[in-house]
Amino acid sequence: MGYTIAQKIIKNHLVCGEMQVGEEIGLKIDQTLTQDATGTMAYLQFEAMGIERVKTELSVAYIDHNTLQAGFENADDHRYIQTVTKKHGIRFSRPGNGICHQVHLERFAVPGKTLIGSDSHTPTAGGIGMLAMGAGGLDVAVAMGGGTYYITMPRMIKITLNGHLPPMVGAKDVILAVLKMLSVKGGVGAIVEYAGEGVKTLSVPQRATITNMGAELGATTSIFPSDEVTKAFLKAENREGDWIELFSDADAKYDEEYELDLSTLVPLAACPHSPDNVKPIAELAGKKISQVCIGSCTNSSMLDMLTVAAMLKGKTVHPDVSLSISPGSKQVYTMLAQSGALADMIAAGARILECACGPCIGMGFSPKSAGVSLRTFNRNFLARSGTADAEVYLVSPETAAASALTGVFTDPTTLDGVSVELPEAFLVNDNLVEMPATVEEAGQVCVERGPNIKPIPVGKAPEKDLRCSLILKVGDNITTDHIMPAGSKILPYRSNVPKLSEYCFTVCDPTFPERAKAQGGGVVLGGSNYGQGSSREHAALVPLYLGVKAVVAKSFARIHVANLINFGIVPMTLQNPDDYELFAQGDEIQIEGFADAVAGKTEATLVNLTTGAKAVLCLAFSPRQREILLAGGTLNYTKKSK
Ligand code: MIC
Ligand code: SF4
Repeated sequence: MGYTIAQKIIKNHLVCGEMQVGEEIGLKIDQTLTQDATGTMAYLQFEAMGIERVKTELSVAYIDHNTLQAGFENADDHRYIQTVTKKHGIRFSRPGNGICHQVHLERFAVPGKTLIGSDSHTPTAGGIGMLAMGAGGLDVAVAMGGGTYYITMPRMIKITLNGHLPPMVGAKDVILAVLKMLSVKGGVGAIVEYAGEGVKTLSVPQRATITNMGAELGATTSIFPSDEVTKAFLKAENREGDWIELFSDADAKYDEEYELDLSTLVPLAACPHSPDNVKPIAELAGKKISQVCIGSCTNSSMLDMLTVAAMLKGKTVHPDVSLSISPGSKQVYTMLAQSGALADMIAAGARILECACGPCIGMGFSPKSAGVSLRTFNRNFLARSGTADAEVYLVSPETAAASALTGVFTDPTTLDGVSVELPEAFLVNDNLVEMPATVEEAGQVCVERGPNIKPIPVGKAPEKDLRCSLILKVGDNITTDHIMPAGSKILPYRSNVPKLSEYCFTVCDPTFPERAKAQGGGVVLGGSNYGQGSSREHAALVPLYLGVKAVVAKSFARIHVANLINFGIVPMTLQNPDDYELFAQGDEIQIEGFADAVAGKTEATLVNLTTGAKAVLCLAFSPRQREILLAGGTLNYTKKSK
């Protein structure tokens, strides 16, 4: 039997386990990336492991998230990352060089190789045919040290693309159509592969827009073949030597198959507050808007930017609209400036931001009260923009630019089309990527730590019998932005867990941090797809600090469940999802023989001591995961096994 693209890469990197769907497998990781909001923690953990030099083929640390320096904290963390990476053999992409995923795609991603990144949108590199996955910082630290990366062998989904996109319909509309079809849970436990004639019509950055938002499907990753288009992109980046051809075998077997005719697609928007709440722009046309933000790792390539510039050229942004544009990388930004396209944007009234995540992670540019914001980003979770009552819609750059000019939702296909040509060669200059010290020089590098860096909480072994309060009950699709919000005020504390804990779950319940502290923690009950969204391990670390011992849910998102285990919080699912109704926030609960269940049982009984109700919990762990949980998390486990 033949292999899919992802199966081929997995096979080539398999360290342990069987390639059977649902089985735990271990992979060798060729490359890693970190960004600054998760990187500080990842490098602190790397240091705690006591490994002198990274063992990967390539590891890069990017500075792109915490770029608003309203106090010393972010600048201190950047300096820490710059010095710690220099010492341990990691390249450092300086602030100003761009968003990790955009830069990695341009300069480092290689078809056929494996990449993990401490950021959930790492699958962006799937656009070039790389097996790229988001992971918690601790897993990235382990991989940097040459350790194996463990995942559950995913099922394979094939999406065949036919035809070609109509004018003014973008790659963003493709992935929004897929999200509408499959939902934010549709990719859980799966890898999404794209195939068909339509693939040839999409450039690598367009493919990367699609694989980027595969994260919103909950997928382990998404991947495109590596073909002549990939080769041309690598050539334009002066990296033709990195190209290999990579297709699925003709007799490869997929678990699910879908078809999408690109020529039938129309401009779409993901409506508040979920990326799968998708409607045609035509249905929203005429609705007033107050803000437009163009950029993020989803839509900040040269193609996106040139399209926007061409649409804005000679026009003026509507007076009721504030338009921000953040190009994705220094390469894009410089080329925009050289081509004159940047001048067209500025002249039209766009507020040009630095090439970084910016408004996407709430680093400034929060909308006005009850504002309507159109963003070319990938997430519109409640309050992520920094304005709790804002309505955020996710759209293509074409829709964003058209609407910025009119002040209302505007279907770009109703306007005159623009056609832009990508240059044959990109401007290659890696002067903002600092090389690490040599092995000989590394000893002299002094790692600088600011006062914002506080000790990492460490988990404990599970109690023999668990008896505590159900400290919080939340609904379906709880994101890590609910658990541990980001934004300009909170992000500077990513290396200061005690301070961060003041914001934990406050989007759902402002009293949570205080209650958790007063009661010494407890258990959290969630609905389905608990922990979807970002890879931030702070969504496990901070609840750990507040005393959360276990999370019971109908189902979990992949990266979050791995993070919970890494920090010794026991994730368990309800065997019967309807039992969710048997428990209320504040109920006293008990699991007799909790530690024994974690050690070797697949089921445990959760008793509601307040009402007498009972529910069966499933503990679906691999032997390795059980050992980690029994040790109170990966750091303890690693120390023990040394
Ligand atoms: C995000 O888009 O939510 C982030 C910020 O990039 C996160 C990482 C983080 O929280 O630092 C992600 O996607 O993993
Ligand atoms: Fe940055 Fe936004 Fe991309 Fe996350 S989704 S990496 S915050 S641009």
